[in-house]
Amino acid sequence: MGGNRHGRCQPASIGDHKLTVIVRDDCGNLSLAKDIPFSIKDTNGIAPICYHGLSTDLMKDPDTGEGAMAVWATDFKASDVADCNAKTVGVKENIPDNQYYVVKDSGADGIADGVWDSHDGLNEAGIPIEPATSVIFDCDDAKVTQVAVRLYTKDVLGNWAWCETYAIVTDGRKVCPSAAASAAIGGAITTENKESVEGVEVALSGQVR
Ligand SMILES: [Ca+2]
Ligand SMILES: [Ca+2]
Repeated sequence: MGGNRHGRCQPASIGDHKLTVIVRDDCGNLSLAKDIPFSIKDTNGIAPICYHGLSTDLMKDPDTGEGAMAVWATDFKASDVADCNAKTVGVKENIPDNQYYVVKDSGADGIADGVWDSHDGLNEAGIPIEPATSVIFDCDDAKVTQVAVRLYTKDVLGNWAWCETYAIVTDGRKVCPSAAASAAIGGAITTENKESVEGVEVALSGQVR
């Protein structure tokens, strides 16, 4: 097929279409029309844009007495992202805030392990099984201090994508039990007659978390 190739494309909607092709040779002879079927599908999630880390400090939960802090998925969102998932390709819509989800790194013992897997509530594709729009950091996270976080988007067609960031979780107000326990270790060493003894080494046994 030499000569000219002409094509004109209007934005096509998502779905099944056909392209009708007629070929003209250099002498002006036209071929029979040939239909080429094709479909337009949106199988692509649009990755969100994450802030490079957030930090927070735990509060004492008045109900449980535990240290905790809730953070919204959208707190990790640095800016909106648009997705070509509308009725017509080329029309973009921002992913709405209620389709942002957040997952924190956890592990078999509830402590971040640096691996993304089923312990984090993810399926084999790395998608949250029970998507949540907020996450609660707790004393286990304060032990790790820097906890990996994934911010997810889901487009209207159910395509997922994510960016990775982290949260710095501190227990500055010492609301966590382990911090309180370690702070209580100390005191004076005395003899049976209550005389102070200096230069005594004290060995602790058992697990210190
Ligand atoms: Ca999409
Ligand atoms: Ca994990």
